[in-house]
Amino acid sequence: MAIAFTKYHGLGNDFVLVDNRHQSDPCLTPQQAVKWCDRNFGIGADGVIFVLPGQQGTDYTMRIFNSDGSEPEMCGNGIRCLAKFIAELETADGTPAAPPKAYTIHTLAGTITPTLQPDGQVTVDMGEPRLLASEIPTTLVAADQRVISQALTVADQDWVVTAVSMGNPHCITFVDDVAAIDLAQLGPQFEYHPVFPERINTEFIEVVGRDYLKMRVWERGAGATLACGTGACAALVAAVLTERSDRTATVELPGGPLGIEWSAVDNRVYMTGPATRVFTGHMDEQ
Ligand code: ZDP
Repeated sequence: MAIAFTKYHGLGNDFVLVDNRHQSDPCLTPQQAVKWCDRNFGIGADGVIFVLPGQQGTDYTMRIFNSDGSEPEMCGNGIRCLAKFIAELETADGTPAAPPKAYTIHTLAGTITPTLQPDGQVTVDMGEPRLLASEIPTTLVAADQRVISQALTVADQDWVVTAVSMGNPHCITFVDDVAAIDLAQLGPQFEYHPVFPERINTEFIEVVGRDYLKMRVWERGAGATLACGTGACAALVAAVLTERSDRTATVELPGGPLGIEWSAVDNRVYMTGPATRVFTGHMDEQ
């Protein structure tokens, strides 16, 4: 039986969205998701995202499989796409709501709240960053349990890294020139480094100004992507912790810019960016 899907992207970080509201388990296996994500043998995407019924009082649940079939806790660009997709599904059901419309979404990283803005952008309350080494998780330890500007050797080079969890794990390194980084060579060596037992998303950041960061990312389970929402949030948190940036900044990714704020009032991170529908289709189950 063919399964309906809608393809979206957030700054070129692309996802296949599936309406899974009728049952609480994803209608695809991780192995099927790998095939759907394949850019030659499938639809092509960085991940497959399922809209499931809400849990614990939330409106909906999000689950995602990376293009390698692993399941991350959270996905920042993906949840913006999910909010737009839900608005479309609700409109088709005859219950449209005018923006600003907020949804509470249950994820493996807790409840995340995206809000549709009148201009079509989506702002997401990403929750509080988690900084303890045990929460990342990583075996790298600092005196106060946080991993801020710690030495780490990867690919026979000495790096200084900061680790932040946005529900999913991130390792941030500040560099002079992001364009000079050999992502394909370095990325996998960070991703599978033994100090990160759950593997790691890796962000290389060039500080252009106190309100402007440039980022390139190697994602756990997906490789080099054009954007990573949770990664942009983690990068801003790391830049603030290391006194490189203000609490509000633009993070420029290969696919375009995201607006990120780490609120001094509630300690939560707010991300604003686009989510774009590309096409709909039906996939033969394989
Ligand atoms: O944590 C992981 O395994 C990531 N690959 C999940 C996807 C993160 C994402 N790029 C984002 O925008 O946060 C979708």
